[in-house]
Amino acid sequence: MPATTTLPAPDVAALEDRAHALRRSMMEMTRGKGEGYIAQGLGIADCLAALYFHELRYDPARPDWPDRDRFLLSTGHYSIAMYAVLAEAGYLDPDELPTYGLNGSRLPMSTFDVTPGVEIVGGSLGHGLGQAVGMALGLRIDGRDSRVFCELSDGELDEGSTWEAAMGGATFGCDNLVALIDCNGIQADGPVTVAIEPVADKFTAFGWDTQEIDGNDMAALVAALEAARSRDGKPKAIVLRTTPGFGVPTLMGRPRAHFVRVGDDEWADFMAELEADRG
Ligand SMILES: Cc1ncc(C[n+]2csc(CCOP(=O)(O)OP(=O)(O)O)c2C)c(N)n1
Repeated sequence: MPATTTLPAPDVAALEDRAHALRRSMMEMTRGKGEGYIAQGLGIADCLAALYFHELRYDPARPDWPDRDRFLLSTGHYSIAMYAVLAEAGYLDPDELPTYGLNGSRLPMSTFDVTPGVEIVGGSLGHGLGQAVGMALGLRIDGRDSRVFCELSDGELDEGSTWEAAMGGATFGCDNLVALIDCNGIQADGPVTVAIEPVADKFTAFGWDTQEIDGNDMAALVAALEAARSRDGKPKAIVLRTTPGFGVPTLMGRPRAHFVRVGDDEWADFMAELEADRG
């Protein structure tokens, strides 16, 4: 008799609904501020939905539960996406989301350790993967089977510290570590111009099990996360090709989408585009 998996079959449509809820929530937070890092947030929403509602082991009532899986958002400026998913997952009261970016809020524009469910302080790019390698090693030394998932950006591939961490992860055989590399093609001033490609081949050459997928394709995300469960002595890299502004066509077409200002007049159109996208 062939071995069968005991894992529940993924409900891709339900996960897409979750991603849509995250996008709506991010748009509301941006609307309240009039500006924000919304385009990259919309782009990473599918990945976060797949992670939090299909893959990660956690308990929102116990953010410090030692046996939780860790999710590290290396790009602190993607915080709007983090808060959306933390609210959807039960770590935050959705009523707190409108405080995003305001003085005294627990939801600063770049992630900080004041927010339940946020594992690392963000802001200074290029450090998340190194921290993830350290956590993965620490968990193994402690004898825990928790895993570490680290989102990082294509901009962070400009930084030597990221590649040092990539070497370290492979050297130490961190097969409890999954890097989710958001290759959305933009950096602060426009398109990525540093010669970071071929990203997947580089991670493979550094000793990682590597996959490359459309990061806005839920079925592909679920399949890649499931494939990354194997404990074969190698860290896992999933290169996500995402589209900034995904779900809102006008934002997808913006040439400089790194930091977006949403005028009151644009708001209704953007929301209508988002809802039409699900129709
Ligand atoms: C070490 C460091 N250098 C520079 C910055 C300033 N900075 C903030 S966001 C950003 C853009 C980086 O591009 P990417 O991470 O790919 O983000 P995206 O444009 O996709 O939001 C930069 C350079 C920073 N936060 N940290």
